Amino acid sequence: MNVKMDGVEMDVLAVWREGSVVKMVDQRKLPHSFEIIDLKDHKETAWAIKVMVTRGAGSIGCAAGFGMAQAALEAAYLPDKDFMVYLNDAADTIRATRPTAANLFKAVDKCLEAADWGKVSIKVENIVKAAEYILNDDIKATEEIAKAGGRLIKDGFKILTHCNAGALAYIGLGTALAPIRQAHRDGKNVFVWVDETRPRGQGARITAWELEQEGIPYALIADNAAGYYMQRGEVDMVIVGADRIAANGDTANKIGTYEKAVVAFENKIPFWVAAPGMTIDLQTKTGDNIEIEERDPEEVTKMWGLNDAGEPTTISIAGVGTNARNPAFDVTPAKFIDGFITEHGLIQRPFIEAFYSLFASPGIPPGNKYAGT
Ligand code: RUB
Repeated sequence: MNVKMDGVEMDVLAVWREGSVVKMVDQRKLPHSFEIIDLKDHKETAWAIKVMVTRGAGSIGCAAGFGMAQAALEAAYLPDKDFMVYLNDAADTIRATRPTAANLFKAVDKCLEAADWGKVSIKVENIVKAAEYILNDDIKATEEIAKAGGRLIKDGFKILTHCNAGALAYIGLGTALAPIRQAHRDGKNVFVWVDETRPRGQGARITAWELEQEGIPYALIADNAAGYYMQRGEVDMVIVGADRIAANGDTANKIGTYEKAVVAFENKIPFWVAAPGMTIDLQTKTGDNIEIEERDPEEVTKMWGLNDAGEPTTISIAGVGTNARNPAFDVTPAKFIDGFITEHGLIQRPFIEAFYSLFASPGIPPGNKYAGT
């Protein structure tokens, strides 16, 4: 993405690799400062995923792939058996960072598959290639999502989005923001309602910043305000990203997405999920089988930002010792979703049949009780 910060213009990705070093935009600091952080080995990369230096399903998938590439380079001098032990340990470390997004697990698996033949030097080469392939494939997927989803957006549309599913969350054009970018670039007059997205404020801190960078009109709203605008007829469609989509279409995304979907359904507002095949997990049959990450309650009781003097500050918004819970995601049942915007175009009901025909072979397993959902 093209970034203008403090008068300097640069073209950066959320995550990339330079030799054995993984580089990331430090999303914890946005929008107040734009910093790139260097991760020197796979353990540092795993740490960066866990503490959300980078975040968003696509970006953590790419970071996971690059972490595996780092592990392969670190162990390149070992005999095959020890190399594989090191690689599998690294895979476990990376898998243990964040449980919900399918992309992370698929990226680790793709890198392990790349190591299933050849001598160590070949394995290292293939793992590095696999990690780069994931990134390039993701970028292409977002371009297709932009084209397919852009056609859904009519001139004058007001679109609600939740969390950040932009270029920082999914490398390239993003997922939910890709069709919006396309419509804007096509000269359509679009406007975006940006949910603040408590507790970490990905909407306020990152989506608003991305839209500002691109000159797309938007307004930041408190999470609680989305229903108000939907009820007043000021939302034409909702587009969100996804962290994991089950085979029946149930979709895990940032906490609060479910509520928006129910209110959109009640108000007959189209609710679309933009996500590529990397986020669709056919091994997970329904949303009940998706593991939901629960994060530190301090993310709920405290907030971070700049004080009036412009200094980064953390403040407590709840009393000392307040009991809090912090689920990071929720699951929107497929019945509230009008369709999916994917790299293969728009998918409407029955979701499972389209998912199996586009994202798996040879098709729906015989007797699958979820067929037709
Ligand atoms: C990110 C989040 C995003 C999805 C979709 O959560 O829920 O909406 O990842 O984004 P977190 P994308 O900030 O906790 O990682 O599909 O574009 O990656």
